[in-house]
Amino acid sequence: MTDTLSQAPASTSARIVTEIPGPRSRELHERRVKTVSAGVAATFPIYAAHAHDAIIEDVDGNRFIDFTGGIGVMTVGHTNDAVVAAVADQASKVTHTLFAVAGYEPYIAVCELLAKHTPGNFAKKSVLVNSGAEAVENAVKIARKHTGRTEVAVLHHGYHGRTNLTSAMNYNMHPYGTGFGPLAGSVHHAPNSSPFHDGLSGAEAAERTITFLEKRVGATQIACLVVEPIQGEGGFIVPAEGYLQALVDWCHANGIVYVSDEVQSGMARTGAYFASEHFGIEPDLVTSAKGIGGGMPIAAVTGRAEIMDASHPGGLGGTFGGNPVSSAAVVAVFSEVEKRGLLNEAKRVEKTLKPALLDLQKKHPVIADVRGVGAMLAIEFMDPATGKPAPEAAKAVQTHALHAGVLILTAGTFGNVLRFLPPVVITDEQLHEAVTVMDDALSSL
Ligand code: PLZ
Repeated sequence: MTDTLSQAPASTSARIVTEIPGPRSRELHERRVKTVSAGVAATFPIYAAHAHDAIIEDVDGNRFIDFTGGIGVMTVGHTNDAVVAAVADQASKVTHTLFAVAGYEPYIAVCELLAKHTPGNFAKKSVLVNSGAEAVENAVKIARKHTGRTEVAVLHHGYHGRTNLTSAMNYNMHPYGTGFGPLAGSVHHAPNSSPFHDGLSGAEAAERTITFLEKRVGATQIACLVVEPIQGEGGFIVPAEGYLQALVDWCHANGIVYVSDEVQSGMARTGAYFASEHFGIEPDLVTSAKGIGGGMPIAAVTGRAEIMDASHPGGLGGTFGGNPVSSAAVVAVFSEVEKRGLLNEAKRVEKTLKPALLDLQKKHPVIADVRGVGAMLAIEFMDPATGKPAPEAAKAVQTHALHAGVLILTAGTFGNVLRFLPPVVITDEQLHEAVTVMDDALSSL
């Protein structure tokens, strides 16, 4: 029997059998450039044929250890058996009705699970949508309706999506906003907390954020403050202790809805269901997407029932929001996290990978910082001579790793961060193999 990927052992290694990209990937790329918009990025020149657990096999038979997890989506592993079975089962029953036209149980089951597992011991409700950006848009809509206020506050180095409103909420104008304006107004960018970069305590950073918002916007004008508990695209920035709690307290003292954007950090990624838990905060609203669907497109806004009910009937929704097949996948993902102890698996990834990254840092001074929580870890590159960001080092390691069979994403406002978002079912052997590849890459810089 040939070793198809789903039958291969979990500890399958990287395996490069052609030049990269191989001939079939090159063929697909030629077809792609003729019909796919140039606006869609192509980070890696390979095309996927199969994937299982932490391995992606391309159309040329090359196998890659996947540190990207589809940008934090495949937390429970590629083609997770339980998710695949739930999708097949639901697809044979009902694939679509539009929940507002004729309801179905999986939508309600997802809202129950989100109410149970998002932080905060209070009555919660949800609305289901299709993407992280759509979830953030809806959180803002709901907060505006609830407060009767217009202004939206976000933090430097944040990322919230590619729609018109969420593009305005991103820190980096390029590539998300350049030439696409006018972008939505009433969005205010305040300084964040990034201990490695600013050296501020949580209290000092919170004072800086709050002073900016009070002086520049006015607390009584702000409908919501939207914050990623650990900033994702911004470079896995973990805020200083006490920072997020101080922001939540300030929001509550001023009638501002605190929205935790957990699209990237949520759903077992950090060893908790939602990263907000690590900081002891109870957000008013939580956005989730990516990891909750185990590869199926679905997203949600979940939060305090009285805020979630602010909208009049018909104010929220959309044709595909909370699609039955995607909802069935979410139910399977929650059950997998519980049954297979995946919160602990995320902690294991940190326990294995973080010390290995710290060892790399000792050997290679271009690594200025190692940070993150659970299976959301990153290394930041700075030129040791100038102390300036070194995106070329991050890029060089990424390229070397690709050719050795490891897929790694960059991140950070300056592109000088490598981030690791593997499926939490990645094995220790695969983690060590990938670190060896990075070590080789750094030695050859
Ligand atoms: N909020 C915190 O991380 C998506 C973007 C990939 P969507 N991040 C990956 C890319 O290049 O488009 C993200 C996020 C946070 C919102 C979003 C947006 O989620 O599902 O991509 O719309």
